Amino acid sequence: MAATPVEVCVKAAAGAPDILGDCPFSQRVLLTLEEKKVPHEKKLINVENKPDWFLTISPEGKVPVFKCDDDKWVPDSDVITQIIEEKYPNPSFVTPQEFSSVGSKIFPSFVKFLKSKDPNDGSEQALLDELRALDEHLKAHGPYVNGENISAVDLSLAPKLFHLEIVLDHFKGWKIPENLTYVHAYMKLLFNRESFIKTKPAKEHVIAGWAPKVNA
Ligand SMILES: N[C@@H](CCC(=O)N[C@@H](CS)C(=O)NCC(=O)O)C(=O)O
Repeated sequence: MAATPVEVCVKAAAGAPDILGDCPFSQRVLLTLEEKKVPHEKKLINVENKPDWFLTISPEGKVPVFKCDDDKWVPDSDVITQIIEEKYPNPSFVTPQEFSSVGSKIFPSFVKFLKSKDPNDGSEQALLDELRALDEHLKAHGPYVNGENISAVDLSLAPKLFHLEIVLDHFKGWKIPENLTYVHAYMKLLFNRESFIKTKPAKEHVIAGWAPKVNA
C-alpha cells in the first residue's frame, strides 16, 4: 500500500493562487521532501488573502507549515526540516556542526543590499564578503558545502541564492562577480537538480514577490 502523503502548506504565487509561489523557506521544505522521495501533498496558500482554516493551523500566518504525525501543524523551515530528517533519515542530510552556518549571512546581507538606497552604506561590500567566504569554503570543501554529497545547508541556501540572482539583477542590474567561480559552479549544480527544477518558482513570480519590499 502506498504511504499516505505528508501535508505541507506553502506559498502560492503572487497574483496566481493556483501556482507554486516564491517563498524560499517553502521551497527548502519541498526540496527536502523531494530529495528524500517522501510523498507529499502541497496546499498552496495565498498569503495576500489567507483562508480562515490556514490561520487556525498557523496563527502567525506564515508558510511553510507541516502536518506532523500527531496531526499538529508546525511552522518554521528550520524546525520542519529537522522533523523530516528525524522521520526520514535516509538519505541523511545532516550537515556537520562545523559547516552548519556556512552561507547563513548571505540572505540577510542580500535583503539589506536590495533595500538599500545609499550606495555608500557598505551593504554591497557586506554581501560580497559573504559570497567570497562561501566561494573560499567551496574551493576548500566543495562542490557542496559538505563535500561530495548534498546536505541540509545546501537545501537551505539553494532557494535563497536563486532569489538573490534573479532579484538583484532585475532591481539593481547587479550580478555575482564572475571570479567567484566556485559559487557559480555551486549554483549551477543546485539549480540543475531534478528536485530544484520541480520546486522552483517562475522568475516573474520571484520578482513580483519582492517588488513591494524593494519599493517600500
Ligand atoms: N523563519 C520562517 C520564515 C517564513 C516566512 O517568512 N514566510 C513568509 C513567506 S516567504 C510568509 O509566510 N509571509 C506571509 C506573512 O508573513 O504574512 C521559516 O524559516 O519558515
